[in-house]
This record gives sequence, C-alpha cells and structure tokens, in this order.
Amino acid sequence: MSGTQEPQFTIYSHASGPNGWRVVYVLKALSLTYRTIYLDFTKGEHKSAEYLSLNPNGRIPTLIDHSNNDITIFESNAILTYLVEKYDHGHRISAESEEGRIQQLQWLFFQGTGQGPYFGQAAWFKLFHPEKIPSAIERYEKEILRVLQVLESVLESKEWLNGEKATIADIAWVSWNSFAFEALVPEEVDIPTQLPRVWRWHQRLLALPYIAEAIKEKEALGNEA
Ligand SMILES: N[C@@H](CCC(=O)N[C@@H](CS)C(=O)NCC(=O)O)C(=O)O
Repeated sequence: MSGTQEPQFTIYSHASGPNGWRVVYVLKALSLTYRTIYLDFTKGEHKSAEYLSLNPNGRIPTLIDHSNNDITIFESNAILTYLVEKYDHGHRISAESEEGRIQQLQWLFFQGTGQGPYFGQAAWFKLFHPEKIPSAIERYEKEILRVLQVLESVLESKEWLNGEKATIADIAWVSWNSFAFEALVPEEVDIPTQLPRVWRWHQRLLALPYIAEAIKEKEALGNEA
C-alpha cells in the first residue's frame, strides 16, 4: 500500500493463502493502491454473513474497486482479468490482441482448474486432513507433477506462456508453485533438474520487482498468518 490518500482498492485475503497473493502481484505491477484485510479462517471470518454478502463462495480473495462504484469481484482470475482490462492500458502485463487475450484466458482457466484445485487438494491431504490417506496424497501429488509437465513441455519453445513478456497468464501460477515446491512436491522429485524450464520460468517470475516486493510484504506478516 502506498500514498497518503485512501487506497483505491480493498482486498480481502489471507496471510498465507496463495490465491490472494496473485492479486497483490498484479496490483503492485500496475502501481495501484490497496489495503488488505486479512481474514482469520480459524475464527470463520470468511463464512460470516457480512463477508458472504461480498463473496457468496466464502473464500478469499475478494476485491472492491472504490473508484468504480465499489464493484466487488471474487475468483482470483476474474480479478486479474478485471485489473488488466481496466487499468493495464499499456499492456505491460497483459495481451493486447483479441487472440492474445483469449489465449491469456486459456492459461487462466488452466491455472484455475488445473493448478488451483489439485494443488489445493494436495495441500489439504498432506497438511491438514485429520486422517492420513496415502492414495489421496498420491493422486494429488501425481496431478501436480502432471500439470507441471504440461508447463515444462510448453516452456520448451518460449520464455513466457503467452507472448514475449510476463503477463497475468504467468503471474497467476507463482504463488501456488512456490508453495508446491516448498511443501507439496514429493521429496524424491528435484524440480531444478527434473523440470528445469519450469524452475527457470518460476525464478524469472520471482525476480520481477512487483512479485519480489509482494513476497517481502508476505514475509513481513510472519507469524501473524
Ligand atoms: N477459485 C478460487 C479459489 C479460492 C480459494 O480456494 N481460496 C482459499 C485460500 S487460498 C480459501 O479461501 N479457503 C478457505 C476455505 O476453503 O474455506 C480463486 O481463485 O479465487
């Protein structure tokens, strides 16, 4: 967040939830001002009537744009699409042509259906489910590797998923990939050697100033998570 005026956006998020952070990456990339309200899942704040009136799905993130009649949007990739459609006039992090925008959507849909749910279920069964169910863990670990293999094959011929620069088609993947590389991929898998293109692409993304800055913001929250 920056500046002395009221920020333009409010984002409802969670200190460690990957889906909220990709919105922060894009807000920062576009130099948009925001304040974050971190919900406490242990207190059920994301299921309160007040929050459900903003996001009927009871999950984070939710974004409110105060400069546009308080339009309220949930689903992180819908939020990313809104932000670039409305505020990335120079197409710094988004595709310009109609075809490019459809392909951008293609990658966002693949992220939202291929990465989000499978990586999320892997996290659930590996880290939170009260019972250890090896077949469920194995199923989702395999899906993580399958999805990463798809990316590896595509990145053989290019540096970024959609065009000549990093766009939201790439940015959408970062937070779950970071989490997966740290905690979800099976120990015997060495990402830098076994999925080298994915690894290098991920490092390029982490080095982008707006992503590096958001990661610092997350780290600063520390144990408040
Ligand atoms: N498809 C949604 C997924 C949102 C989501 O699952 N968010 C997680 C945190 S990263 C959440 O709110 N979990 C709380 C819950 O499942 O009750 C999006 O991309 O916005």
